[in-house]
Amino acid sequence: MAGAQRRSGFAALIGRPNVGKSTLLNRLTGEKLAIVSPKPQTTRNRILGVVTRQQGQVAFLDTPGIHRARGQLNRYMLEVALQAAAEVDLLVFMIEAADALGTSERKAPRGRPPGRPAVTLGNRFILERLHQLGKPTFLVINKIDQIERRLLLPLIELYRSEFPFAEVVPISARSGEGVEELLGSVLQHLPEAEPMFAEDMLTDQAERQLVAEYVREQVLAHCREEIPYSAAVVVDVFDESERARPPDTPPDRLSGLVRIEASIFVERESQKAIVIGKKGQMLKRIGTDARKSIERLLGAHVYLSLRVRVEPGWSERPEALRKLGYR
Ligand SMILES: Nc1nc2c(ncn2[C@@H]2O[C@H](COP(=O)(O)OP(=O)(O)OP(=O)(O)O)[C@@H](O)[C@H]2O)c(=O)[nH]1
Ligand SMILES: [Mg+2]
Repeated sequence: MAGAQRRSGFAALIGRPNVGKSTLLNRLTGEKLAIVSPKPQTTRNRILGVVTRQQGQVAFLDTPGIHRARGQLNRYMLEVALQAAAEVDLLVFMIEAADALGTSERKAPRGRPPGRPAVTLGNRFILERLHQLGKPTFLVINKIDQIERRLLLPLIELYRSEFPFAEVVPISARSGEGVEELLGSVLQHLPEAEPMFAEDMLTDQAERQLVAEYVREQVLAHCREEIPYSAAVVVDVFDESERARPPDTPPDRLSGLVRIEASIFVERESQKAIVIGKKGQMLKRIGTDARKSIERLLGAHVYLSLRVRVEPGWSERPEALRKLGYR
């Protein structure tokens, strides 16, 4: 590009669980790179999403939500998030508008009237750690579709009075409102540099990894209580021998076949019974829904075979974590 120098660099999406970091990553890249669920603690690994524009390139890192870490898996997730924060050029700290205002339907505020903004303890803990890194830090207030707009200004003022943010950007990751503005501001705060990745590169995740995550997404969607936190998915077989895609196949048309076998690991026999369900109904629903999103990803018909296996107490055992892809 002639004229203005291009900018490029890394930006980490950091925040409490469930604030919408992965939804934002997907919105920014226009692809389903990270799974999303209404349950907290969905993301477990760092997920790269590269966004390239004429003005430059941002390599976003989606991270696990930061929460009080109990257990080995949670400790691993906390480390992933803090490590990402330490490596990037710019921090995007994200909060949920209704949560900060105490108007969330899910969580009643403690000790304050609804509508009065607060920096909750969890957010303060994260911000203090981010502040120590001394990097340009954005505050992104997400889910503004859920609040009355007049409540936004006092919220912004409160946060600005407590921390020196480079920018404050209200968005709705779900509707896309404010997201291009956020991207533009992030680019302006990155160093002048040529793009780091090829312009058509989106992520460093292999298809196999995405497939495992898409299956886990459906486990999260269909199973309740402790199952989401106790499930991990590994792809055992990914057979592309019949994947041929003739030239001129329209992008929305499936062609060829990919055979996939995957294992859903849980921690106890009782959990295995739940994931399989009566007469295998639950596992069937998980498989049907996962197959649809995998077919969209691969552009091919998919034969998906799932099995459920017990890896006793895997979320507490370092060697089991490594085996299941958390390393
Ligand atoms: N109304 C509304 N809901 C949103 C918005 N962004 C995300 N959500 C929802 O919030 C929930 C959590 O979204 P995620 O993207 O999984 O949140 P996360 O921060 O990545 O969560 P963890 O991976 O657990 O840290 C999902 O149900 C999303 O659909 C938004 O802008 N508005
Ligand atoms: Mg996430």
